[in-house]
Amino acid sequence: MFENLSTRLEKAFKTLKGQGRINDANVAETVKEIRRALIAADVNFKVAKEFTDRVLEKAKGADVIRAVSPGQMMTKIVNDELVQLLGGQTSDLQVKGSPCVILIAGLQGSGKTTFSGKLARHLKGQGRSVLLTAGDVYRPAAREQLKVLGSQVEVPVYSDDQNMDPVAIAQAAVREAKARGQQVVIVDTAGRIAIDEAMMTEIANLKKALNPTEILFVVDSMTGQDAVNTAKAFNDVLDFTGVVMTKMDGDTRGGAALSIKEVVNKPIKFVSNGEKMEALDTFHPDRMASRILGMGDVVSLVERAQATIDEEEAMRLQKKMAKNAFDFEDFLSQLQQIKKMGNMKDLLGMLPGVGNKIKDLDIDDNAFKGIESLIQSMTPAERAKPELLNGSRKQRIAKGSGRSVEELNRLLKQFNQMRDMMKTMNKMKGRMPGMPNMPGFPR
Ligand SMILES: Nc1nc2c(ncn2[C@@H]2O[C@H](COP(=O)(O)OP(=O)(O)O)[C@@H](O)[C@H]2O)c(=O)[nH]1
Ligand SMILES: [Mg+2]
Repeated sequence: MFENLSTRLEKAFKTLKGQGRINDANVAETVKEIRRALIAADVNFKVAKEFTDRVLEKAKGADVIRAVSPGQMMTKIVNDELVQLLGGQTSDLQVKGSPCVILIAGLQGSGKTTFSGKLARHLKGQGRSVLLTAGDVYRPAAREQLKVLGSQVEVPVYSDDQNMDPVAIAQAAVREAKARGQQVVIVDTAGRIAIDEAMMTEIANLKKALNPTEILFVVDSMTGQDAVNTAKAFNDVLDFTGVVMTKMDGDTRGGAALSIKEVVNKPIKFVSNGEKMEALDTFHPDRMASRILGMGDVVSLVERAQATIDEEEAMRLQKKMAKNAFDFEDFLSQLQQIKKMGNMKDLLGMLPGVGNKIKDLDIDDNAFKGIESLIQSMTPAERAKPELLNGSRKQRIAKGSGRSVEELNRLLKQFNQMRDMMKTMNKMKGRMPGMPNMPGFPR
């Protein structure tokens, strides 16, 4: 499911790889690629366009966080928009009324009867007493199918094989449930191959007579964008309360699932992914989005960075580096920012491609602790001017931090190397844009 879409989205983010910043040009290219990916997944054209417009808008206004790359930032933006596109929050089934009536609607073959059985099993698993109702009166096999499913999940089925009026049957089922003290009545109905007036009238009459708490529209996810038109037609007549996407185990490109909420503004409540009675899941927009992107870890990395990195502090440090004035105080501050994001192993593990490859590696967060305590034992003057550190000062610091003089010397050496590197980099930066000023260069 969604494999092609995932691959293409990943490709879209790659256009940002190696780019230092998000800018108008590279974002436009990425967004175009995302739109192509959505269209190829059979997402409704208008939905795809509006989606990418929103992504573009957000990307342009995005705060630049130095701790994450533009590709990671973009992944996070697309993820958030995907979650919204899929409905934002998980929408739970409402179970109220005595009994609570749940009406199942949809085209023939969409998976209504199968879903009715699954839903009965699901609700029974929550400790509710359920009555299934065979409301598809046109095919004898339909009532039989529901009875078989009912016995599989051990839920009683109300059926009146002589009666050809679905409304009368459903009303009788509700009376029976009341008499028996059953909490939920699920009404399976007949579908047609395509939208037709007789079917719409029948389902509308059922709605009027039963006043259901939930009307669930069942749709085959393999039908792609067509599903959108069907959903619209059903919603116009029924004003249904939720959507059930079936056959998500097939090789659906995902277009229906991604378009439907935007078009009818009704939440997807369940996904069905197999013929077995257990193959039913509550729909979670956030989980689905990270499944589509295959990059849930990057998303949480960006979230953590957003929550913890102090942008002003990062700017200040960068300015100090540019002036070759980076000192131990700054070093400490940088260490602390990194530490706030979590332990090193967790952070590394979140990067795509690293994942559990490092699970056996022993990454020592205590290495940081030693450095920290050494710096903390320095006086402010020493932190600002490491040159001050002579033999006796080193002795004092080693003693105060509980570390050795060798460790301190190692830290000093590394720190000096780092400063030299920054200096070299600053020099290079200073020279490069200055080319026209080079001696002998024609002005
Ligand atoms: N693979 C798969 N098959 C399904 C799923 N839901 C239903 N089916 C199959 O689709 C066919 C039609 O389902 P049915 O419930 O009879 O549809 P109805 O006409 O809407 O009642 C049956 O063969 C079901 O076994 C699903 O989630 N995955
Ligand atoms: Mg059926």
